[in-house]
Amino acid sequence: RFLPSQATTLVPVPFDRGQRRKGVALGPQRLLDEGLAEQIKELGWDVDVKEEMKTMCDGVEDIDAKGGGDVDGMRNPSSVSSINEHLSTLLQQVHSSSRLPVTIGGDHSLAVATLTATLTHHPEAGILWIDAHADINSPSTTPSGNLHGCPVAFLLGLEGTNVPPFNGWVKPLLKPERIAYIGLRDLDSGERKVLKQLGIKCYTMHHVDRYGIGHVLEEALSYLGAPEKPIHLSFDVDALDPSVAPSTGTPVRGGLTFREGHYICERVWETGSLVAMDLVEVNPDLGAKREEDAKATVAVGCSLIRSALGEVLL
Ligand code: 6HN
Ligand code: MN
Ligand code: MN
Ligand code: MN
Repeated sequence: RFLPSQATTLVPVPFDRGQRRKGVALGPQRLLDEGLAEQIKELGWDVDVKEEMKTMCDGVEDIDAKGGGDVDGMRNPSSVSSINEHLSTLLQQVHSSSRLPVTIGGDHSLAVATLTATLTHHPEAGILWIDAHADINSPSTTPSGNLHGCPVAFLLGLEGTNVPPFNGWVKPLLKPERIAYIGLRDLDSGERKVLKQLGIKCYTMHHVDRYGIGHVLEEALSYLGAPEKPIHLSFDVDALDPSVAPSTGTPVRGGLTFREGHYICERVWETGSLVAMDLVEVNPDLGAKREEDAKATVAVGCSLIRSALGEVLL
């Protein structure tokens, strides 16, 4: 419905400074090495891969040399802001060429850019945020200083987010009623407060258990106005149970099953409303049985993306 043809651009972003664990920058290359582009071609898509974020991510140390470390309660704000500013420009070009951008992280701080690009190009878009976490801390509420826990607050323009360097370019493009969460199970107290205050639509794991993923997702999609309105799917692999996606930086027990995660992607595809997708927080260096866990997590990342691009549905 919103895409004139089946054309997608994969945007790998090997960025890790929105959090403190090494390895998440290796995620995107692992998904590409797994054959993700070829797999999507096989589904009938025209696929291209925009690699230009790589060089910039290689230079993050230089960027943070001027404004990295801990600044005003945030960790490495300079690189997080400037990588996002560039990524947002690149993604807007993808939207302008009527292709579907799939951003492959990297950590979830990249959503500052992906949401900015989507909401600039599709102001009516609803955000479907699949995550164990709400990522709605502001620099004043964050207990960790890690900016991957903050992107939603920046897009909403919450108190405490009007800070440099972000206030030089990030705009409050998101309205609280245009986001719905599924999979939540680890919230900070400041996040609980703001979610309640703003009346943001949250389906926690409790709701998934009680009503089932089918019912929860129908409610979330109709709340966001699909299929009349476009949908941006931001999928943090830590939404899945750690037994399914063990290689991630902030795993939380009691997550979505393999099928629940894929069902979400399949159903979003079926609406015809998908205009952008993020797949973030795959960290191949983590997991108790490192290589085995990494393989499983990378494979799940690829299959979630394929599901959102129409695999399986006949
Ligand atoms: N993610 N709420 C915690 C924090 O540090 O703000 C965890 C954030 C996790 C972020 O998984 O994308
Ligand atoms: Mn678009
Ligand atoms: Mn997240
Ligand atoms: Mn998360």
